Amino acid sequence: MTQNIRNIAIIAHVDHGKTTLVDKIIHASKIFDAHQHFDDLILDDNPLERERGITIVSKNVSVRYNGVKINIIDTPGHADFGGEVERVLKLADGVLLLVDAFEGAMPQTRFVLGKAIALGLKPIVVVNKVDKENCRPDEVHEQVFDLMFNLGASEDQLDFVTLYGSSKQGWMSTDWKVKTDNLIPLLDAVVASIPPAPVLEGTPQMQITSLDYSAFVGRIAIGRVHRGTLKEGSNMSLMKADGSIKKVKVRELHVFEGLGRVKVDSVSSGEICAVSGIEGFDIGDTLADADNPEQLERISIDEPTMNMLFTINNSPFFGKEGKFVTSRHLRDRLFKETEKNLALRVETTDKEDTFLVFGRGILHLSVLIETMRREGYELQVGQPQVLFKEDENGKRLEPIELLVVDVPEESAGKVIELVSMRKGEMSIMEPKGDLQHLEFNIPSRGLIGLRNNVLTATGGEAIMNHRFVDYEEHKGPIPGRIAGSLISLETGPGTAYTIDKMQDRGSFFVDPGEEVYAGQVIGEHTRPNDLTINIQKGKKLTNMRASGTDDNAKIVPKRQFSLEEAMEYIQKDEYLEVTPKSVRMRKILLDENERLRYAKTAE
Ligand SMILES: Nc1nc2c(ncn2[C@@H]2O[C@H](COP(=O)(O)OP(=O)(O)OP(=O)(O)O)[C@@H](O)[C@H]2O)c(=O)[nH]1
Ligand SMILES: [Mg+2]
Repeated sequence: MTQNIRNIAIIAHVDHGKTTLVDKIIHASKIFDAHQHFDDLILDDNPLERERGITIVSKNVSVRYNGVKINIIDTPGHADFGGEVERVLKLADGVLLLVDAFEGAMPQTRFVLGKAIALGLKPIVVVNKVDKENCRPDEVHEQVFDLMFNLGASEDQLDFVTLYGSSKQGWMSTDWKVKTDNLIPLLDAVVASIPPAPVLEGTPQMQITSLDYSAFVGRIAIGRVHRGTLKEGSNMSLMKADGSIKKVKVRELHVFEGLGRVKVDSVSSGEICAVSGIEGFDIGDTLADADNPEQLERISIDEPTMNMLFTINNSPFFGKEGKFVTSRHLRDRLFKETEKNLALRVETTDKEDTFLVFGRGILHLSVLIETMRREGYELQVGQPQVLFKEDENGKRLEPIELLVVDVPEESAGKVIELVSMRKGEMSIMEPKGDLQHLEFNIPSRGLIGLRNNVLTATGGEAIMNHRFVDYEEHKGPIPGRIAGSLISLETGPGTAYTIDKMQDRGSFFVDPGEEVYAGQVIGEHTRPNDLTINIQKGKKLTNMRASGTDDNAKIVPKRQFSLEEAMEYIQKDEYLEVTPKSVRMRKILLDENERLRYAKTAE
């Protein structure tokens, strides 16, 4: 028996237009009252998603078209959130693979398509952004076909429908030269070529693939009913990773409808739903029959690739800007995060105010740090560390990534040089439109801080993407940041007079008049060694009228860092201090004499 449900996940490399397309589908399906106004990208609804213009967590929506219910799962395209995509693919019978008509298949396209192919999902290819100048839809289409073939797609999968169009302009067509004014060709293709969700008879089974929170009902389990029917108020078994089985009761059931949810009495095989009232579940657990429970194969969750030390803020400025500052606050917040942030792991250390937080990359960890500072936390983090492994002979292995750089031809040489310095090996160099397309294999270690250098060397023109490939033998030392730090000797606001005098020593991260403390990193030295300087001395009086005076006019504006840039910038003996108002870099040892003593014993 079949039913009129289609479950599709929309997958792509970052920024290829997934969320824009889902938004347009929702708009087109008239689920809003005519008088209501909605902004663009209604789906990327949390503040960090909006500011960064990226999707961080996947979302479920649904539309009805010609009597068919289409459940759509919008997924994040950034590699750090790849584990999330892998998981939600379990909800789908088909995928919409979006590919930018200029960029073509990128590292994350390969990764997510590979997962979809392996799960046997039927693809529809959407060559998107054909409104862009210089786009090459035919080439990209051919490239995607080759990619799918190389990924071992079946005959049926290779027999995919391709649509061309523009998410942004809200149209799709079977021919990119023939523009339409709607998404109907896409919706028709979904109904025709994605298999209907099969209905499996028997005792109920549902695997929990994601979760949600509600202030009223607590944690909500989301998943697809694999077999049988789930009923409101029924008793069920919750089957855990360790083989234990808990008795639970389904309090309420919801299915997805438009952008929201609708309460129902029962949900049958093939449909995606949200279940409340289940205590103590984890992602991957199976909700099964009360008397004859049968478990579904567990979902494996991607291992972390990186860790960072998180500790309380103990800088001289601690407690001035945040509400939550104690080790108890930090501990509770971090462990709470692990309940919903699956790829994240938190370990305690021998110090009660210090934790090791394991994640999938810089962005994964920075999103957590940024969220915490907005909630009012103060904390400090250490230099991100890539995780090594050992093979069976005790040889040290390290993660290797595929790095793709598209760059104007005249800057290609500089990029190759920078990447080679960090043990990157070039595997492909070919023209792509008027850009050079470069591919490298590079240790993850080498990527930390690389983006900033590449952007500086190419005047911001390079487009860089990377994705974990495998563990390989350790490649030996990689030079870190070449420049040392400028460190403040004293506490207090720096004067325009001294900062001006010291402009030849390096570039500053603070402006005149800004409060700094002894041991704070206030700039980058022009030389490799650290230099401790006094920026508070001299002509204090002129500082009173600092801004707008001649003194100030000569001073280069301070160098600004984003949170991620700062995380990649700090050295082993430095911390990043994060509060709701400030991000400061500092030496772990604030006192210069202590640093000198430590350096001696380390020699
Ligand atoms: N020119 C053009 N731009 C588009 C099109 N579709 C999306 N964009 C733009 O591309 C950017 C990224 O769009 P999103 O829809 O957020 O991309 P996404 O795939 O959801 O990105 P992630 O969720 O972060 O992986 C936005 O600036 C969009 O306005 C299109 O068809 N043409
Ligand atoms: Mg998105």
